[in-house]
Amino acid sequence: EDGSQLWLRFSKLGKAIHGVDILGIKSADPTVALAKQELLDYWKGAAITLQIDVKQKQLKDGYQINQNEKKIQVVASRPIGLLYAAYHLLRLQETGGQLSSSKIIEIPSYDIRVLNHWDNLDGTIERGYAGHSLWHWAELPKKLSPRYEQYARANASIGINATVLNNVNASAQVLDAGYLAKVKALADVFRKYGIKVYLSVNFSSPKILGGLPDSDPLRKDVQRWWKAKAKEIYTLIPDFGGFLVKANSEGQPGPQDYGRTHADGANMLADALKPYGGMVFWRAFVYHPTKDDRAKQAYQEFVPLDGKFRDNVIVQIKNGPIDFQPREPFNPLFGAMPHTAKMLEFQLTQEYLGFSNHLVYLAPLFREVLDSDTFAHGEGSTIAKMTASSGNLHRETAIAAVANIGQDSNWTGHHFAQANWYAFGRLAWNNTLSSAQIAGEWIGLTFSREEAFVDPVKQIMLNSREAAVDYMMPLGLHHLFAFDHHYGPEPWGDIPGGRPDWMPWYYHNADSLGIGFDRSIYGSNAVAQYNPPLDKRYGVRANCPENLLLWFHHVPWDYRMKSGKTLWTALCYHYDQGVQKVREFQKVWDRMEKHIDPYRFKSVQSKLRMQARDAVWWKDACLQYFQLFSGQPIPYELERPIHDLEELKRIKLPMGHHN
Ligand code: BDP
Repeated sequence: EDGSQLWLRFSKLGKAIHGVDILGIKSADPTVALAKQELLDYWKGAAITLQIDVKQKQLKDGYQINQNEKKIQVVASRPIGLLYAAYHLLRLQETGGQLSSSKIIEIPSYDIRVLNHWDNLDGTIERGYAGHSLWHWAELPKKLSPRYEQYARANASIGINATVLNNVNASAQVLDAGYLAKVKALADVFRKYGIKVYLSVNFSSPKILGGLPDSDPLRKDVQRWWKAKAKEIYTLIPDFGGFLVKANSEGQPGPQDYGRTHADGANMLADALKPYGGMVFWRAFVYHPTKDDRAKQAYQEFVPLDGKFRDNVIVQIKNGPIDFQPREPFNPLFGAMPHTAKMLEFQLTQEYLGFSNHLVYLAPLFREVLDSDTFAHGEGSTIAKMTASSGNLHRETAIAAVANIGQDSNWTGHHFAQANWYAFGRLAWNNTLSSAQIAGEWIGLTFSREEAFVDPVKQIMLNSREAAVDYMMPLGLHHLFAFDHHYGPEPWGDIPGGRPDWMPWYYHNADSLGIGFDRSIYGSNAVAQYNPPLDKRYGVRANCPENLLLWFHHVPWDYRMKSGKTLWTALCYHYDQGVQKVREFQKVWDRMEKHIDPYRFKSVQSKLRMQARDAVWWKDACLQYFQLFSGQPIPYELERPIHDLEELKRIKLPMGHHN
């Protein structure tokens, strides 16, 4: 047992129990054949008919399952719907779910459900903690690792239908003919699983690869270069998905290098892809080292461009306005730009959440974001609704997550990080599912269906995100992590002459009076980017949700929290609680030994030990550092620090990333 089978542990039948008939399709479609094979191999229930009905357009990627006494009929409008239905049936079978007597209709919340790999062409992965890249570029296109197909199957089983193969900090090389042949080989493997391939592109590719003097999007020769490139790609890969672009951000080239806007850049690429039905995902993760609050910059940059993007452009927006912190308020762009298609970007790889060492189940974070009300069209304009209908623009809708997958035998480094990949797929398919339901499914499929295991482990998962917030950055604190690698705490971090917006002090502003970033009208006024009544809810200290208090306000140490505790005391309690929660996870996990295989049991056990040590490290570092400003004791009833601040300041992990 090494975890490599993920949530796909169906036991193979020696011989199919019942037949699987196919109706409505003449030729043997590879996706339909696959759906049939999965059912013949693993389905233990009643006989099944798979049927394509092209008139049922509303089903798109979805399916309908009808059941009577002895027969199950599955209808989809396209082959992929049948494959998804097959996985639905197998999931029910394996989790002990009942097929409801009448019918099931499933239609995905988003058209494009996409993983973003931050994989470099040299095999390393930016912010990857599960080994090297899955893609063996040197061996491609000739040699195909069996994991390519396993990867595609795992994705299809949860409804993921798109993958961006390479890092957003993109090498232009990926577009040269040699690499495109490799990309084609992967696309050919993924196709029957309904997965389209996309690429991150470097905006300077015409200059770097094509030898043009520059890459100005308004130049005719630049436009011609991209058109020819699109043609070359689609000749090889007729169902190529499109481009993902990080432009004018953290040193990446972009249209602003030539005085053009993000819309000019995105539209030029969109025009090149349009004849083939390709999409552009243009990222809004854009900020510069200016005097103004970093949290405001994407909004300032993009809102003036509302309505200026082509209809095959979707602006891809990180869930929060800074950068995948343990907790952020939602990105205000989701409540703005009514004439622009917008999509969410989550991060599965735990860049800011303990890498693949900490057990942090992210579905509660995803739910919190999806359920956030933007008030764009009055109450109830949740991000789930705003992104799934793309503001009723009748455009394609999409949702993305930065992958946490690598070459490790268990794919994600931590056995429980598989749950984040799983949860993203399930929520991209159905953005109303609860964190608990997804956790229950995943535990049943991955480990065991015994109640004595499922219930306690589900509790660990459901509490794990809040535990991490507590021991890392409670009450709206953010960006306290160490420079460059982002693993441990470094609230004292300062590099003389370094970019202020990459320094923790820029965000926590701790001084003798208090702590926090004043984003109210008295401060940066970032609150004004939120629709009423949120501007006042966040902007007035007494109304502000306490879990975001220090995101929006600089608050005196003696401020009274709702609990009656002072801010300083409350902060100490949160850090302490974070540690206590991890200790509790350890206790619960140790009791689970008899329920599962020793390999995964031990692996998770040792990672929990590391997490407990790290939690103490975070707590001791942050509390002792902030204590220099608060001048108050850590409440005597709480655990005492076991590290010296000076000792913690000396911890260094290897460098190698930019911020
Ligand atoms: C930051 C990462 C950096 C990424 C960047 C991005 O630290 O490695 O390149 O986001 O999303 O979180 O472009």
